[in-house]
Amino acid sequence: MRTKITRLLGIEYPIIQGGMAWVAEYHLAAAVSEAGGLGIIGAANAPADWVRQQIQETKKLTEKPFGVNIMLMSPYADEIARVVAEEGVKVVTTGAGSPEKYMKMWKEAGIKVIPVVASVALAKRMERCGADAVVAEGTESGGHIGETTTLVLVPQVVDAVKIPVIAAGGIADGRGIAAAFMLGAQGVQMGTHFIVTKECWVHENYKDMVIKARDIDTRVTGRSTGHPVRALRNQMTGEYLKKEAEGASFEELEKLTLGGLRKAVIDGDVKTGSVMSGQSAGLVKEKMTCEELIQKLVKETDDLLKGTSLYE
Ligand code: TUI
Repeated sequence: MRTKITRLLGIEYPIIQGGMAWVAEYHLAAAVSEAGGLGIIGAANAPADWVRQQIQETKKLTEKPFGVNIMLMSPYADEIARVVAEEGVKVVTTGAGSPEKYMKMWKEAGIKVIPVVASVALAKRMERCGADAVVAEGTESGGHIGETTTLVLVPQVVDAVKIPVIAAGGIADGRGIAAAFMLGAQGVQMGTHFIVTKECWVHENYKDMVIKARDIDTRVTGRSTGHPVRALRNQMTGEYLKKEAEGASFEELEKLTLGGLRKAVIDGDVKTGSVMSGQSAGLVKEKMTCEELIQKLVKETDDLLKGTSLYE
């Protein structure tokens, strides 16, 4: 299953695990990398010291490449940008902004930089400033999202840039991976299915809710605030959307989500917490190890693509 992405990153399969806030800590990242994909530590809003520790713990569990996702709205983004260079992290992905100001430092440190983008314009800007690849993330994704669906975003980004494109949003099985390849992507990033893996530390209530979710069970809160976030529907999303429709202020809405992801991931409070998930939750049916998931994905994709000339 070799593509430009496996070669760029020195990995076996072109499957990247999303850098999910609170969810993607070192046990998950190391397990995905050990299984032949690219594991990613999600720095989210955590302090730089936590990220450094996570990197060091990952190195103890795997000698294979892994990455760190930097959420650029984090107050610690500048510090974390230095930590990844100091720690010799091989791959950095970024979300929720443009990483232009860190590019020179990262390139000098030999880091492969893969910004997550939700538009063609940002993909082109990222290529111009030296990105090695981009993740084109459709609105089917969980968490902070853009407007455009994966099916239309990916081929437009592929047409607009020369660097390899990784598809994300709505992909949870071999059919999704094969489809992403047909759109011109050279790899995929998946988040939601990795939430329910055995190595993922999220509370069992969170995993059970993802598994029970149907096609219509996600909601997008915060469209009015300019920070749309997709999560599984629950009491919190219900109250949020009601208040949002009534024209509530940003401050009032923020009270409903503050600390919500921690509540869901750590405490298992899936009623009032924020159970971020992509629309692909409807495709996720069982808990398994990262190794089992990646082998299943590779077999499904391979079976679909046999006879095509896609692989290098
Ligand atoms: O970043 C993500 N997904 C995330 S970040 C996150 S943490 C969070 N927690 C609570 C509330 C809000 C966030 C949870 N999920 N995906 C990558 C992504 N980046 N999606 C969309 C974007 C994006 C949006 C605007 C990238 C750039 C951008 O503007 C850049 C610019 O400067 O023009």
